[in-house]
Amino acid sequence: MQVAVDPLSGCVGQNGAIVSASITPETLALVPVPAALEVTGGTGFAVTSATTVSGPTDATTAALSAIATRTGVTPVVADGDAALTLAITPGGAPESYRLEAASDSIRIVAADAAGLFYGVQTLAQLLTRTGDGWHVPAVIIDDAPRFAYRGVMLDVARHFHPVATVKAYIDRAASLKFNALHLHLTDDQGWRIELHSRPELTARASGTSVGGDPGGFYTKADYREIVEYAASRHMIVVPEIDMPGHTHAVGLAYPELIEEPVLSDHIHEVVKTYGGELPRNGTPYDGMAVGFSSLKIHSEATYDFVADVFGELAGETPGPYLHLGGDEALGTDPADFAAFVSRASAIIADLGKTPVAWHEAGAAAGLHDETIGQYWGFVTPTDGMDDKARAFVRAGAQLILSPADAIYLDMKPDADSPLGLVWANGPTSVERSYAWEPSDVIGGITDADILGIEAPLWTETVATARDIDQLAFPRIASAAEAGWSPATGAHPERTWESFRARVAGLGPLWARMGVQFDASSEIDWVTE
Ligand code: TNX
Repeated sequence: MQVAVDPLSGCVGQNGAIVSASITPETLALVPVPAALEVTGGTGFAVTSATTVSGPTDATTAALSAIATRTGVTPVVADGDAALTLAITPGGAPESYRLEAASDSIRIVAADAAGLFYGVQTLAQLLTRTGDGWHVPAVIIDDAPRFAYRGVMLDVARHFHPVATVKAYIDRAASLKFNALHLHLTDDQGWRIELHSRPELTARASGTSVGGDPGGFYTKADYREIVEYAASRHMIVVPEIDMPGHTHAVGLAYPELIEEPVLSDHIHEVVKTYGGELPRNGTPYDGMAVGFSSLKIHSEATYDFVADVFGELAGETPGPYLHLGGDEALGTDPADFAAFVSRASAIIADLGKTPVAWHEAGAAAGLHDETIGQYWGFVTPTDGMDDKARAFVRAGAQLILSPADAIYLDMKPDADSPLGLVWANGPTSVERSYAWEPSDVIGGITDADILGIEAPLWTETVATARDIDQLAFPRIASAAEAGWSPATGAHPERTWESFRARVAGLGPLWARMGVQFDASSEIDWVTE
C-alpha cells in the first residue's frame, strides 16, 4: 500500500477550513462522479459538534450517521434554521439532488427521499480532515443517475452469508448509490430461503456450502429484516431462484422434481481441477461445477413447485422484480429450456411481478415479453450471447448489464489473489473493471434499452465478510460509476486517471466504515 499526500493540501483559512484554491474535481473523493460539479472557490464549511442539521427525520438520521462514521463528530439536530439543511422539493428527476456547500452553510435539496439520501452520501465523501477539524470544500453539485437500476448481487448459495453480513454489504453498496440488492438464494449447493409452502427445502437442502463449509438459510423474519434494512437505504431486494439448472439442492428436498445429473466433460474437468466429488442425486453437492442439474420440464409437479415458490416470495418482496435464473442450464435440452422459462416467466408476470432472467432465456420464443434480460457475457460478446440479449429488447423489455470480464467481483483482482476465479478473462484489474462503457457492449443497444448495470459477487471462494470486502473493494466503485455517472466521453472526469485519484481519496472513508478493502497497488491510497 502506497501512502500519498493529502490531496486537499491547500492553505488553511480562518475558522480552520481549507481555501479551495487548490481543489480540483480530481482531488475530491467523489465516486460515482456527479453529473455536474463546480468548485466555487473560497473557504469551505467547517463541520463541528456545534454544527446544526435540519430536515426530514430519515435524511437527518442518515446525515448524522454518515458524518459521525466519517469524523467521529455528531452535529446537533435543529428545528428550522440550521447550517446543514436537507429538503425535498418534488419535480426533479428521480433520485436527483443538488448540494451547495459554502463557508456558512450546506444545503442539499432533492427530488425525493432517495435523492436526499444520495446527497448525504456525497456529503460523506466530501468531508476531509484539516488538522484537528473537518471540512467540506465549497462546491455546487447537481447530480442524477444515468440508469434507474444499479445493482449488486450476492451469491448466498455457494457460501451462506448471515444477515449481519448482508446488512453490511447493503450499507457499503448504498454509500456508492447502488439501489438494488440481487440475492442469489438458491443453487446446486444449497437452498437459502425458508418457504412455508415448501418446508423441506430448508429442512433438507440448506446444511452445507462449497468445500464442505457450513450452510444456513434465512427465516422469513430474516428475509423481512433484509428487505426492510435495504429499503431504509433506498435499495430494493431482487430475489433469485435459479431454474431450471442449478437445482441439485431442490432434489434433496423433492427428489421427484429433478433429473439425473448430466456429467459432461466440463463436470469431470472441474472435479479434476478443484477436487470434490461428482454430483449424485440425494447427496449434498459441495463442489464448484455448473450445468449438471435440471428440473423435470415435462412434469406438472415442477410448475406447481415454481408457482408455490414464486407465489410465496412475491408476497414478501415489495420490489417489482423476481429473478428466475435461467443461466447455464447445460443439462436441459434447449427446446425444454425454452418451454420452461416461458412458463416460469408467465407465472411470475401473473403474480404482478416483472420477471428477470439471465441472457440465455432470450433465446426462448415464448418468454414473457416483459422479462428483463441480465447479460453476463464479455465486454466484447462471444458465442452469440449478444444475440440472446438483444432478443429481450426486441420483445420490448430492457437489459441489465453484467459483463463478466469487467464487473464480476468474484474474478481475481490479480494473479496472486488467494480469493476469486479467473474464467472471465481474469484476473480483472481495477483498471479493467473501470474501462468499459455500457452502451458499447451490445451492438444496436442504446441507453433507453438499458435498465441498468449490476455487479455480481459469486461466492465459490468467498466464505466470510472479509472475503466479500476484499473482492468487492475497490472494484465495486467502478461499477457504481458505470451505473450512476454520465457516459465515458460525456464527462471530463470519466477517465481512469481521474477515477484512480478519486478512489484513492475514499480509502479513509472506507476504513472508517470498517471496509476491509484490497489495498490494490494500482491505486495510490490516501491515508490520514
Ligand atoms: C457463472 S455467469 C455463473 C455462476 C458461477 C460464476 C462464477 C452466471 C450467470 N453463472 O453460476 O458462480 O460463473 O464466476
